[in-house]
Amino acid sequence: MSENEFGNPEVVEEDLDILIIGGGMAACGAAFEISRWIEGTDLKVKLVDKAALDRSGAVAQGLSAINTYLGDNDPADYVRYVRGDLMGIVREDLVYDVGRHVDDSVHNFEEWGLPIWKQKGDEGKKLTEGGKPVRSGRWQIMINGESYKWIVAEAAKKALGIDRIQERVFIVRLITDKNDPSRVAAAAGFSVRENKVYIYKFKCCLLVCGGAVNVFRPRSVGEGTGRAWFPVWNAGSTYAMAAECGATLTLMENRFVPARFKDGYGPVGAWFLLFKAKAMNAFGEDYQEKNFHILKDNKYDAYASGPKMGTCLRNHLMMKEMREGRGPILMDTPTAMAKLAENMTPKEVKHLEAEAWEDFLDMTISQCGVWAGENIEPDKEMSELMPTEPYLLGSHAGCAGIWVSGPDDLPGTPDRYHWGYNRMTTVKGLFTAGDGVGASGHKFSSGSHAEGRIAAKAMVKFAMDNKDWTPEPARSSEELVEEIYRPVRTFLEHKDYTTAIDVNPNYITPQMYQLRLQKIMDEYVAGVSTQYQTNAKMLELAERKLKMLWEDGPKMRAKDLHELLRAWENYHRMIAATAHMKHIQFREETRYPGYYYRMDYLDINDDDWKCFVNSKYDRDTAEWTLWKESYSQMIKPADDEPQGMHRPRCH
Ligand code: SFD
Ligand code: AMP
Repeated sequence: MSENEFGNPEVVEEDLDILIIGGGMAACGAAFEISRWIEGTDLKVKLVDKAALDRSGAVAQGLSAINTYLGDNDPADYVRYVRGDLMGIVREDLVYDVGRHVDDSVHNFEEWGLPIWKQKGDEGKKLTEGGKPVRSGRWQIMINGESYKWIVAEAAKKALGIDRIQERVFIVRLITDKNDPSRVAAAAGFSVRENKVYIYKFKCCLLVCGGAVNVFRPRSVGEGTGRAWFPVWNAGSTYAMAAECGATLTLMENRFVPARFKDGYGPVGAWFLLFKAKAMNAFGEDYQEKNFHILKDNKYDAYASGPKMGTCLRNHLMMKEMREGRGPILMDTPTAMAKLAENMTPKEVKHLEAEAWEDFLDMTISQCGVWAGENIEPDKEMSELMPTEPYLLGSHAGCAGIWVSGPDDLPGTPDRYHWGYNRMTTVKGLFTAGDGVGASGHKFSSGSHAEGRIAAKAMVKFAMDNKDWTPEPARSSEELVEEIYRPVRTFLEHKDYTTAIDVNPNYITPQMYQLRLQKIMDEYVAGVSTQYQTNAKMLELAERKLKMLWEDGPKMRAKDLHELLRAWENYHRMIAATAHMKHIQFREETRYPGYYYRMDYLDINDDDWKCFVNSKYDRDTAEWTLWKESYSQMIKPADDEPQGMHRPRCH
């Protein structure tokens, strides 16, 4: 391609009714569901993914468990569990809605060929035929899930039709309507393989690009760079594009810091819940038991009762050991396996060993690499656990995201939880699901799929109700091309100024930009290097440095399409990171100990902060406005729920 061609991409414009942005669990759910509701209409639908549907998003490598399957459980208890894990503040209407619909997605997965483990005697019996799943925990069921994403993507493709799916298109931004700035009218992006800019006009869209990874400096640096727990595709696009379009965000101060097998990032759930393994400090002590009393110190005990304790509090108890020099933290895999093997035949023991490996081969192959590379046999040697760098997400054990309208059929729903179509944001026509929906975590893969379906149905209704409306984007195609291809043009204009391509006073490489962002976030916004601690002064410095980094954004260069992708990913990361920092600054308490600590406000302060923190971004001024949004308890606390759930809300 000549320089002139590279700098002047072909522009492809499409008129649609509905656009699905992303190709992960929520998008696949939406694609599957929408096909049945558009039947008999002339609605034009399209799905675009920056990667390839078969292996994109968080489920790319596969998974070993479906973490949300209700079965005989009551959705109200599911709400209690999610509320407990997320320290008392969730949108109970949204959580309940996922709870009552999620099983249908799981039944479909099985129908499409996903092997779900069954209890002895029920092998071969489907869930819908009364087959009892092997549960690792109250909410989780075990699967042979290496091909989980393939299976779900295949069903989505089949339902929607391959001609309605476009892969390898990265969406950069949403465009509001010329006549109504509170309404979305279009999306623009570019092909990561061809020299093309795409502009889609529509009545509504589903923004489901997952959460955000690599916002913080990762633990894996140098030879390990690129390894993370969260998938590389998800660069905060959901939060950034929604914020730029004017949507209200919620609980962006929340994050997920998973405790994981060190260096390989292998998940712990199956080991804790299925294999019943215990984690201990370097001296063999059960730190969870030993440290339980410290929860009292900062009123954290209000959100824990006995073994009932959320993910961040489990982290908190572990971090104390590490801070005070009693690390490393070890997962006692040999004792767990020996205990399980006590009543097993040698053949069954071999099978157990295979399962221990398969748990990782199915979803985090790098962990097997670490075991093999370090000669670790899990039945003979313990493995180190480590809290990872923080990720922003809304569907795992975290709840950052966008403020959306909930279902309209739940009694007691306050008006501020419901203003229109289900899962629509505060921007007309802009919907989200999965990691995009804030204040409603613990949906996991199945719940995200179900939520995509919920949103899809609502979008069809929206599109039908707005049949006569024609979108008129507030930006012209020329302006959009100019904006999206700026990193390419910056490169072409200045590349000959120096002899070393990466050293140039006129531009910054996307990689350097990312490293700067990660350093700021890590050192000032409670990353790994400060043991997840920050305070108002550190945040003030972070804000100053982020502002300066923001000024350099327009100077990012792209020497090829791959760098163009990296440049825009970092642009999205930068906005998501700023939202995270702003929210942490605003919430003057430590609501999520074990995820991050405001050292100047270490307590949980229900009197002032048992509420959501919401925010809105102004794209023209780059200013954020934050406010408290009150929380409503819709599901009564159970007697055995931690006392925090019974406490009054803040005013
Ligand atoms: O082991 C753009 N999750 C687990 N869920 C389970 O049910 N069981 C498990 O076993 C799980 N585990 C797990 C999980 C996640 C991760 C990262 C690991 C392990 C390592 C959680 C689920 O996977 C998660 O809840 C859902 O996948 C969330 O769904 P969704 O749709 O919100 O996000 P996605 O699937 O990651 O998809 C995002 C898509 O967006 C695309 N994309 N497309 C166009 N333009 C842009 N700008 C884009 N930016 C991103 C991506 O390509 C992708 O298609 S365990 O830990 O417990
Ligand atoms: P993980 O593998 O850590 O992503 O966890 C998978 C599932 O198991 C999630 O639903 C977690 O909340 C749950 N889980 C993980 N560890 C524990 C634990 N020690 N106690 C209770 N639940 C857990």
